[in-house]
Amino acid sequence: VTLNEAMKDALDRNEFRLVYQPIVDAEGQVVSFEALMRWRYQEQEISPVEFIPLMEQSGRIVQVGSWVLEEACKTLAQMHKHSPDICMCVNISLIQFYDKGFVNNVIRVIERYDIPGHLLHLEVTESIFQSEQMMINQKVSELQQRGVKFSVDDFGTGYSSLSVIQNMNIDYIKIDRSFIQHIEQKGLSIVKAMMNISQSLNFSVIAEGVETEKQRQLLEQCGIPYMQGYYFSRPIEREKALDYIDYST
Ligand code: G
Ligand code: G
Ligand code: MN
Ligand code: NA
Repeated sequence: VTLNEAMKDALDRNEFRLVYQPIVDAEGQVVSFEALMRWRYQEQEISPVEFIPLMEQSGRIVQVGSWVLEEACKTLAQMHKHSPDICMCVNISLIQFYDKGFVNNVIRVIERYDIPGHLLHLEVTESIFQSEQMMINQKVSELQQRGVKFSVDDFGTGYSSLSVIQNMNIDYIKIDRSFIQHIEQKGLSIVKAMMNISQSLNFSVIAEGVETEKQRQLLEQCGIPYMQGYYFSRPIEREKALDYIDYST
């Protein structure tokens, strides 16, 4: 069986689950979690790096992405009871935006779980702003009117010109971990430049892939308000993420 075939019933067989990676503020407090998909197939964990592109090619990402959103919002609703300001970040593929039902689906889910829109952050990549700008901007702004926030994931690795970046109507950029990895060398000036751009364009900033205390310190010196990475925590199972909230409040 190919992965593509195995994927067909994976949802029905409950082989997918979400894990959650904390995002912390400057004081080290958890302010948010990023939901990340995992697939356990025949006793093996298959990486999203492998299966997400296949799902995008087959269009299956629309149905599976909708499951991801529902599952992440279910967890968020539970966290919200103990910790009313905690946010949930969900990765969204460009293909999901092409689906006619996307905006209504998101709105229905936040209404069903009674979640204030601003607690849901949708992560998209720069590439979504490169074609069909009218359609994308329309959908982004419809959701923003409901309070939903948008983050640009892997920022700096795409091909966006500064003019595209200037026209992106988004709330956060997530500086790609490749820049954080090199922050003790050339990365530092790039991170500072991204911080300057985001201040003038009114985005907030999350640094991804923080692995060491030294990196954390340098990012703090740059004034980066939010950080995520193995230094703080790896992605953790749902139950652990819920415990985290219980203990910290
Ligand atoms: O957590 P991990 O390193 O395994 O994630 C690998 C990649 O898969 C990341 O780029 C991440 O954004 C992507 N990914 C993980 N979960 C989802 C998901 O639910 N939807 C989409 N579109 N991408 C995801
Ligand atoms: O593209 P996206 O940012 O969604 O990818 C998130 C991926 O990065 C997840 O698979 C997650 O497991 C991984 N990740 C998170 N923190 C770190 C880190 O500190 N170092 C490395 N190498 N990967 C990380
Ligand atoms: Mn992400
Ligand atoms: Na990223």
